[in-house]
Amino acid sequence: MERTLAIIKPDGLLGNYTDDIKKTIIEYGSSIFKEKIVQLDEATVEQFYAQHSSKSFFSRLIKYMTSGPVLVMVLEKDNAIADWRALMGPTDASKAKITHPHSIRAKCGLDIERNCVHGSDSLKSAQREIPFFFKELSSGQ
Ligand code: IDP
Repeated sequence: MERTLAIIKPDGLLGNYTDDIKKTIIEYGSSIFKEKIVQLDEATVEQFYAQHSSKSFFSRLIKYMTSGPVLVMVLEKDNAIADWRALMGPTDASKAKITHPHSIRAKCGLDIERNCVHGSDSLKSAQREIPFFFKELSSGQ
């Protein structure tokens, strides 16, 4: 079994997509091992997305991610990291609507910024991101 960190971002939570997204997760064979709703503050988002700190969109990303509560989850299944990324679809939700119409971002997202969900992009990321939000899971996997 592998674990990954999934987030339903503010547009997903406020847009009432949570139940549909959770249904998709369960139907796809994942269990939701942990979950909690959090209102992120700027410092937390800065730290979580530190690898993007030099990007032009960084301040917008912080505004977006602090614009409302998020649902943070640890998903567990074989190949959880790659499978959740595949379910989410490409970063740019407007492109996902054309190339991956059944993906979560195509259905719930809007554009390259407001794309509704997050997923760890590698084992290394998952091992950092899981304990970032769930300190009790300190080894990450
Ligand atoms: P990912 O979420 O698909 O892994 P990343 O490149 O890691 O994509 O970007 C993190 C988040 O930053 C994206 O999910 C999106 O919300 C935002 N983002 C990425 N690229 C842009 C951009 O060019 N403009 C505005 N926001 C962006």
